[in-house]
Amino acid sequence: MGSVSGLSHEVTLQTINPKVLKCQYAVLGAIVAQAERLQEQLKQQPSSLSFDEILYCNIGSPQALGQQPITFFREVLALCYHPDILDGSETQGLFSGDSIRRALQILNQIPGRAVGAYSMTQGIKGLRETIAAGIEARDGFPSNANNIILTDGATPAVHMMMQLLLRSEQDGILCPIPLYPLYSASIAIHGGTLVPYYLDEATGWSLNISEVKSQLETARSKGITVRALVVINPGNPTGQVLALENQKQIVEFCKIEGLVLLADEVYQENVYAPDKIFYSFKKVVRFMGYQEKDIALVSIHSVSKGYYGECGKRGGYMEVTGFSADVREQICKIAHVYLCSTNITGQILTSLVMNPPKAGDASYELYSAEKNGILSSLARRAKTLEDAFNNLEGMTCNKAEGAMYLFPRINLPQKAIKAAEAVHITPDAFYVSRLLEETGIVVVPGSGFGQVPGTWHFRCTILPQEDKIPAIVERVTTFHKKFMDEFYDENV
Ligand code: DCS
Repeated sequence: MGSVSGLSHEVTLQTINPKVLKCQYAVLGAIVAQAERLQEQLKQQPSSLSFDEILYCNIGSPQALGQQPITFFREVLALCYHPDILDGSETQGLFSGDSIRRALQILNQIPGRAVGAYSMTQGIKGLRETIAAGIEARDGFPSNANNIILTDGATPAVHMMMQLLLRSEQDGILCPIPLYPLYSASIAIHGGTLVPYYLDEATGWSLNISEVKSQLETARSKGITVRALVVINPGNPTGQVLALENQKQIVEFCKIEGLVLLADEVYQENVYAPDKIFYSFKKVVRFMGYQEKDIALVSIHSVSKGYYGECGKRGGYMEVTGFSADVREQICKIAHVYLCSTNITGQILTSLVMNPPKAGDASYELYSAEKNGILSSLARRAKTLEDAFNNLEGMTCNKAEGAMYLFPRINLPQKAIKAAEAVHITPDAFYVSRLLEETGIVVVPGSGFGQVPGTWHFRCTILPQEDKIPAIVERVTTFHKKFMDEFYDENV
C-alpha cells in the first residue's frame, strides 16, 4: 500500500514489535485452529467424521465442559447486580438468608453501592479486607489488606510483576520446565530472559533445589541478573503438590540469593492425593520465622480454578509482601494505568472464594455438597485417566496430585518422529494432531510447555464430565494402538 510520499503504511510482521512475534501460547495454539476447522466440518457434514463432538481437553476452563457454578456465589452475584430484588418478597425462599446478608454487606462496602462504577485501582477496600481475613484464616498468620491488589484473574498479576521487574534482556526469571506458557509469553513480551530449571519427571516432577541453583549460576555466568523465581504449586502442566520440606528449601534459596518468590497458587483448592497438603508460601515463610523485611513474596490466586472454576468472570488477587512502600506504590501505579484494573464481578467473587459459607450458615450444606462433589469427581477422573495412559504401550504418566491436568510422556517410534519432520512439526504436535483428527479430543503438545529435549508429552485436562471419561479412554486407547501399529519400528 503506497502513499503520496512513497512510504509504506502497511503493517507487516517485519514492522510489528518483535517481542510479540517471539511470544507463544500453545494452550490456544495451532491445535485449537485445527479443532475449530473440524467443529465446522461436523456442523456441515456430521457423518464425515468418526466422532460426533469435539472435546476440548486443551484448556482449564471447567464450566466450558459442564462444571456447575457454586450456588451461593451466583446467588450473591445476582443479588448484588439487581439489588431491587433484595427488598422484595420474591427473595423469600428464592435466595438463602446468608446470600442476602452477604450481598447487602458487599453492596455496603462498594462506594455508592454501584457495581457499575470504576473502583479504586487496588480493588474495593472492604473486599480486600475480607480477602486478607480469608488469608489469615487459611494460614494462621496476619495479612494486610494494603498488600492485596485485586486483578482480573491471575494473568494480569503475572504481567504486572514482569513489567515491574524486567528492565532488559539481561534480567532473568527462573521458571520451572515444563511450564504454563503464560510465564514464557509474559517474559518474552516484557523483554526479559527466561532462566529454566527442570522438574524431575522420574520422581513425580519434583523440584530439586540443586538444579535450580546450578541454573542460577549458569545464568549469572552469562551476565544475567536473575530477579525472581516462579513456583507453580500445585503444578501446571505437571500436577505435583510440593512437599513442605521442599517449600522451605525454596524459601531459603530465594532469601539467600535475593530473589523475589513468585508463588502461583491458583490451584490451591485442587489437591487430590490423600498424602499431600497445600501450604501457601506465605504460611511457610512466616512459619520459618521470616518477616516482611526478610523476603519479597508475591502470592497469586484466582477465581478461575479450584471448585469454583469461574474463569470467565476474571477475578483474582496478588498479595505482595516484603516490598518497600514506594515500590508497592509503583506496582499500584501500573494498575492505575489500566484504570479500575479489576472488574467488579471478579472482585466480588474473589472475596466470596476467600470467605465462603461456614458451618451453621444457611448455605453451608449445599455449598459443601457442591464443593466436595466437584473435587471428589475431579480426583476420580484424574485417577481413571492416569491409569488409562499408563496402560498404553510406550506411555507413562505421573499422578495428578493436584491441579487439573495429566502430562503423560510418549515414547514415540522413530518412524513417527520422521513422519513429523517430513511435515515440519514437532513429533508431539504430530501425535496430538492425529489424535484430534481421529477422536475429536483436543490436547496440547508438550513442546508448548517445554520438556527435556528428546522427550515428548502432551497435556490433557481432567475436566470432561465423569460420564464422558469411559468413552474418552476407549477412543484414546483405540487411537494409540492404531498409531503405534502404523509407526512400528521394524528394526528396533
Ligand atoms: N497460573 C496458572 C498456573 C494457570 O494455570 C492459569 C490458567 C493462570 C495462572 C491464569 O489464570 P486466570 O488468569 O484465569 O486466573 N490456566 C490456563 C491453562 O493452563 N489452561 O487454561 C487456562
